[in-house]
Amino acid sequence: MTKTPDFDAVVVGMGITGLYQLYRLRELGYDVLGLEASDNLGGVWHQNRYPGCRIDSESEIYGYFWNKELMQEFNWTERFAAQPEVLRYIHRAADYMDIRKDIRFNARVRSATFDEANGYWTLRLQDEGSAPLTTRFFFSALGPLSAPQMPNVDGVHTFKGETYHTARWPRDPGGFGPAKLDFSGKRVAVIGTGSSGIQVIQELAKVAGRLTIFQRSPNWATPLGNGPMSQERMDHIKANYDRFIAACDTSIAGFPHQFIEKNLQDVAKDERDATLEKLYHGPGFSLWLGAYQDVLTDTKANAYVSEFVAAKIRQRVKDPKIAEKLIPRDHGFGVKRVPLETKYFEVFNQDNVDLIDLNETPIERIDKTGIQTTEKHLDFDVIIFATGFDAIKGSWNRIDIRGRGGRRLREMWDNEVKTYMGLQVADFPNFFMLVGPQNGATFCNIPRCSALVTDWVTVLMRHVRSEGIKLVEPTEEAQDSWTSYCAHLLSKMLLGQTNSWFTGVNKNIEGRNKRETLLFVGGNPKFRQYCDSVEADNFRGFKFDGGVARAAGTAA
Ligand code: N01
Repeated sequence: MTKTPDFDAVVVGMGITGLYQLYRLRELGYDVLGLEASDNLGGVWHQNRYPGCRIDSESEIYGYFWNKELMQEFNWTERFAAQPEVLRYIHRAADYMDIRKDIRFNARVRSATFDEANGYWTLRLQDEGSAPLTTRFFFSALGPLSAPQMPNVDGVHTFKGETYHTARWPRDPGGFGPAKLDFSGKRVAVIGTGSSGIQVIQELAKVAGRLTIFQRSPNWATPLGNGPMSQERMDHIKANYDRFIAACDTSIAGFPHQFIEKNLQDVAKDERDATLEKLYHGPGFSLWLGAYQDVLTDTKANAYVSEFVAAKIRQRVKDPKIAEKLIPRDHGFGVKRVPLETKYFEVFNQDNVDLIDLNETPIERIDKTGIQTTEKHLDFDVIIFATGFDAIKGSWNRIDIRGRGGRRLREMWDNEVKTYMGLQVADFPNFFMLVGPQNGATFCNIPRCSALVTDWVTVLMRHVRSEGIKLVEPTEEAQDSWTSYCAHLLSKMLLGQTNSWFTGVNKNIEGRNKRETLLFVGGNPKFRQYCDSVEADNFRGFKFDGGVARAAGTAA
C-alpha cells in the first residue's frame, strides 16, 4: 500500500510567481505549503535591495492583473518604481491572498527526490534537524535570476573592508528598502556593469569619495525615462487598465511596446533616424522592443541601431577615450538584455569616478586591502560585486533534484536542457518549473507572463484534481519536440548567437562556455496559443498516471 504524502502540493520560492501559484492551488482545494529560503516573501525584490534598484518595466504593468481591487487601490509613485515600492506592492498582494499562513520561511530546500513506490516527492531542507516533507506535487518557482554569482577571481573572499553582492544586499530591518549604509567619502569599487551594476553605479557616484568601476564588457544601455507618477496619470491608468493589459498581451515580451512592422532598411534614412531618436528618448524598452522588426534578427539593421546608440554614448561622455571604452564591440544592440539607465554615461564625466577597462588591465587578484590589476594595486573601503547570477537553470541546479531511477536533473542539464513547455521534464513526474528554462514567461515581463503560465498550470491542475490523477509528466517525444522548437526559434534571433546569460554562458562557472537553449523566444502570444492548443487537445504531450498521452505533434 502506498503512503499518503504530507501535502498535496508544495511550492518552493515565495517570489511574485510562487505566491500566486500557491494561492491558486489553495483555491482549487489542494492542501498546500509554501517554502521560502529567506526570512520573508518577495523573492528577488526581497534580496536585491542595492541603492538604485528599480524596475525596468512601466510600474503599472509590473503587477498582478488578476486582482482588480489591488489594481484600483495601489498608487505607484514613479513611472518605474523603485525596489522598496515593488516589495511593498508584493506584500500588499500577499495580504489580499492571505497567504503568509501557508508559508514556512527560513526553509531552504537542499534536495528533492521522487519516491517511485509512493508516487510523491520527498523534500529535505538545509536545516539538518528538520524532518523531510512529502508532497504529491512539487512546484518550483525558484526564479531565473536568483542564484547570485561571485566572480572567479583569486582572493575574492580575502578583502577585509566592506563587501556586498547586489543580489544579497543588507536589508533595512524595519522597512522594505536597503539598510542605511553610509558610502559618503569612501573609496568604493564596483565590479560588473550589467543592469544591477549600472543602477548601483548611478546612485553611488553621487556620494562616494572615489568610485572605481571595473568593466569587463560594456553594455548598450538606453535611458529609462523615469519620473514621478502624477495622480492624474495614475487615475487614467486605473480607468483604462484593460487597455494596458491588452497592449501587454499582444506584444512579444509582455511590455507595452510593439515592434514596428517594417524592416529598417525599407525606411528612408531621415524617417528611420527620427524614429530611432524618438524611441531612444521613449520610456523603458521603447528602443529595444519597439524598433523595426528586423533589428534583433538582421545583422545590418542591428549594426545601424548599434551605431546610432554608440553616437549617443559619444555625445554624452566628454572624454572620447572613455566613451570608446563604454561602447560594446563584442555584440550588437539588444542581443543581450538591454540595461536601462538614468544619467549613467554622465557619471563618467565626474571627477570622483574612474573606469578600469578589464580588457586592457584584468584583475589579477583581490587581497586584504583592495584589488590588484595587471597595472596597479588599488585600495578600497568597499567592494561591490555586481557580477550577476547563475542564470535561468542556476537556482534549479543548486537543489539536488532526482527523478525516476535516481536521475539527477543537474547532470541531465549539464548535457542538454530539455523540457516540455518549460514546465516539466520527462522522468520527473509531478515536478513543475515556473519561469524556468524554455518557459514562455522567462523571456518576458515576468509578473504578467508568469501569471498567465500559472493560470494555465492551474487549469491543468484542476483537470488533474477532477480526474483524480496521481501522476503527471511529459512524454519524451513531447519534450524533444518542444526543445527543438525552442532551439529553432532561438537560432533565428541574433541573441541566440551571442554569449550572455540568455544563452547560458557564464565565465565564472566551469564548463559554462557553450551556448544553450534556455529561452523560448517565440513571444507571449505564441506561448499562450500553444498552451490553449495543448489544453484543447486533451493536454497533448502530457501522460497521466503513466498512461500514454496523445502525441505532441509539431510544436510549431
Ligand atoms: O548581472 P549581469 P546583473 N570579472 O550578468 C560582470 C535583471 N535585472 O545582476 O558581461 C569582471 O547582467 C559581467 O561582465 P561580462 C536583468 O534581467 C533587472 O547586472 O560577463 N566582471 C557583467 O558586466 C539583468 O539582465 C533589473 O563580461 C565580471 C556583470 O558582471 C539580470 O537581472 C535590475 C566578472 C554582470 O551582469 C542580471 O543583471 C537588475 C568577473 N569575474 C537586474 N563576472 C531591473 O531593472 C561577471 N562580471 C528589474
